[in-house]
Amino acid sequence: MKAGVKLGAYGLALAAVLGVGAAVGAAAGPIDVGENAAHSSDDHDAEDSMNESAEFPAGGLMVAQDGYQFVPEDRLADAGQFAFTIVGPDGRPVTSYEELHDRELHLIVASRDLREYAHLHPVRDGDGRWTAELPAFTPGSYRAFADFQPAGADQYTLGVDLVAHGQIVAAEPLEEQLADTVGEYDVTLSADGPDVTLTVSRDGEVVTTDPYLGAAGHLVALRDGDLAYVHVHPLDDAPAGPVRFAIELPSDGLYALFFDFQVDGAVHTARFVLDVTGSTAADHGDGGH
Ligand SMILES: [Cu+2]
Repeated sequence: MKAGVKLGAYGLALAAVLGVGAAVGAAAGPIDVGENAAHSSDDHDAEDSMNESAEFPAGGLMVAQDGYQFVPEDRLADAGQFAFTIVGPDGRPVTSYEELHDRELHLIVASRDLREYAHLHPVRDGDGRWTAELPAFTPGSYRAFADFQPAGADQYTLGVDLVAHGQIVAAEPLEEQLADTVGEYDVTLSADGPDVTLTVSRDGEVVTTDPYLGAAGHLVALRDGDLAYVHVHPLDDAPAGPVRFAIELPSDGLYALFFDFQVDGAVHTARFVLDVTGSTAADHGDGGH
């Protein structure tokens, strides 16, 4: 995908998004979206989950938490390279991390209109400075999410706003979208309350996705309006065929869902928009998982 090409039409922009997803796919992996951030997720049952949902509706809305701060060197989404540190409670860059799905840190960058998305794995130096190569984003406002777990600490998702300069074309309001096509794959999403099922097909035949760093696929859910980074839990370790997740929905509304999956050694990203009404945390507790 060529940088600098102005993509005004929605269809082209979406194609660009998918191109970005495919382009970064080879270097991207899954984040552990199932064990997100704002609270330690061990041993909570459905009742706790409800309470925690009320107390911590989502991650990614804060740039600092519990003494940890996401400190970018600039706020540019169009500079090619993005560099940052995670500063710890002692005021120094964190240099010791727990690995989450074989990675110390997962970087998600999404446009505020929820049409552009990249899932990246930055490289860290010994001083705790992280660098990532950003894809060529179209002009607009972006949010970068760092998902990480310092050694001996909780897992966090911290977020900071970025900008890609240029003429911004106002996006149409989001509408529900439950199917996407990525290359030769058709991907559909079906929702049953807070549980969603993703089905990947090729030529009309359901495809079983490859295991990818210990999971069958990875789903990131972002709320329209504030880009709240929503907790998502995989429901099966290695399913044959469709892949299921439970989403901890903090409210009704529209959510953009980005599904990373691997087939035949290549990682793809499918994008959906889910319109949720009446499936909030209040009835999440009886999801039976
Ligand atoms: Cu990742």
